[in-house]
Amino acid sequence: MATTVARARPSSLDDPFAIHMAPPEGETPDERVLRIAAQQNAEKTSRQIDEVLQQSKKLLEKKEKDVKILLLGQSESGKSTVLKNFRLRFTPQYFDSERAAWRMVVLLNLIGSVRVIVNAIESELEAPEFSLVGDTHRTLCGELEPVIREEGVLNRLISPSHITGDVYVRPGGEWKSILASSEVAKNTAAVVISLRDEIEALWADTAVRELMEKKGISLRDGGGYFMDDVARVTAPDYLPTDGDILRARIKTMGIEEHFFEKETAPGTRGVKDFWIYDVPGSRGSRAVWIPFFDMVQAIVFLTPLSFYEVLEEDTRVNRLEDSVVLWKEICANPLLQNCQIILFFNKMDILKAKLKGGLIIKEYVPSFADRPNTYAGATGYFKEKFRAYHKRSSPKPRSFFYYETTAVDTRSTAKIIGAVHEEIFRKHLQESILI
Ligand SMILES: Nc1nc2c(ncn2[C@@H]2O[C@H](COP(=O)(O)OP(=O)(O)OP(=O)(O)O)[C@@H](O)[C@H]2O)c(=O)[nH]1
Ligand SMILES: [Mg+2]
Repeated sequence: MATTVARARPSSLDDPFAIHMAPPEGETPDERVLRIAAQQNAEKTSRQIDEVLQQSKKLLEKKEKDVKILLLGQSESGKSTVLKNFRLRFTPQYFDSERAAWRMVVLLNLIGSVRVIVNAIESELEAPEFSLVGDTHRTLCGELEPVIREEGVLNRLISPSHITGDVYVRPGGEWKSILASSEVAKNTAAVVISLRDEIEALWADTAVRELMEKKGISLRDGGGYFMDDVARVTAPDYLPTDGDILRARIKTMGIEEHFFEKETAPGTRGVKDFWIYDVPGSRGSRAVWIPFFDMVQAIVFLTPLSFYEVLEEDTRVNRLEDSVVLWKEICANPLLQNCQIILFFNKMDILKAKLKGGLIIKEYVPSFADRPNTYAGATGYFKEKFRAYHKRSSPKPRSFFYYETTAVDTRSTAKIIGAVHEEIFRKHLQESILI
């Protein structure tokens, strides 16, 4: 006992810690036990703090070394849908934990479709000439007002200003936890469920269908189409399937950062840690892409071949033209000269369906001329265009990677995601060896 006390005595009075740790004069054995226990506790806490600091330092260093992938493309090109495919492939357990939030997105999409139909009916009712719709529709629209009001309520709840103030980068997007658990969201679900018969009646009405056709409104063409699934998605215990989550549409409002840990999913041995950044794609928000340019190793650039559509945010601009301009800018950017750029022609299911429905390419793209008006004809032609711009614009030579994708089809996309992941890491490894 005495020796322990002696060892705890300051060996030198110049040592401030030794002075601090010295037992007080006339300490009793009980006091000593208490003092040593308190000291050990303090040391343990201090060790824990050190460990946490070390861990976060390591994490930051690690992020420096990790591969970072940026998803780019105009709004609605499918960036967030591709991200969902990566998550489904590499971190399925996290994807699974978010079904409650996606249920609310599905309901929000349903409300959006109801709003489009109700607006179309109301404008038809105001038209002075013969109308396809009448008083029963007016009543139905009135009954559905509470559902439409919920769209604004929910959008305000998850808008970036409401969630984050000035904080812009959010891991995974905080909106998901808000949608999954807030009382406001629960109330929205209750309102939609209580009016489910009215929503079904609206969609089953032949006059309404005729009106939509007359006005050229096709809900099926857009994202987040659930009008054929009203009974299923408004069941009180409904949880979305993977397919529902892939089809659910929510515009990305801030930058979302997603971390992919190695070997977290079965069949993903050999996967290294990586990060994916999902960004908003509309014209007004593209400035937020730039700070990422000198930190990412790979870009997945998405473009649907929607030469027959205009941008939602600027209806004077053709969608494909916008994508081509963006593509050239990204390829030419000197900050990205060492970055791997992988091109996805996305929404290929829609292109196939449009061509089957009689879409004539040269009516929109005169330079397409008399090439075969087929899927292979279209993809071949545009692939060569994008390849040529890539070659001409890149500051120094680099490989051209290209895939045709249907991001809402998890099976075909999983294979592509696997190949893209492998390609990105092969290049990363080569460069690490060269360095
Ligand atoms: N039919 C079809 N729909 C798709 C495909 N890829 C994405 N979508 C749908 O298109 C909608 C828009 O996709 P998002 O992934 O949200 O688009 P985004 O590029 O992230 O858009 P922003 O966040 O506004 O920049 C969603 O409802 C998707 O389900 C596809 O290959 N085929
Ligand atoms: Mg998005």
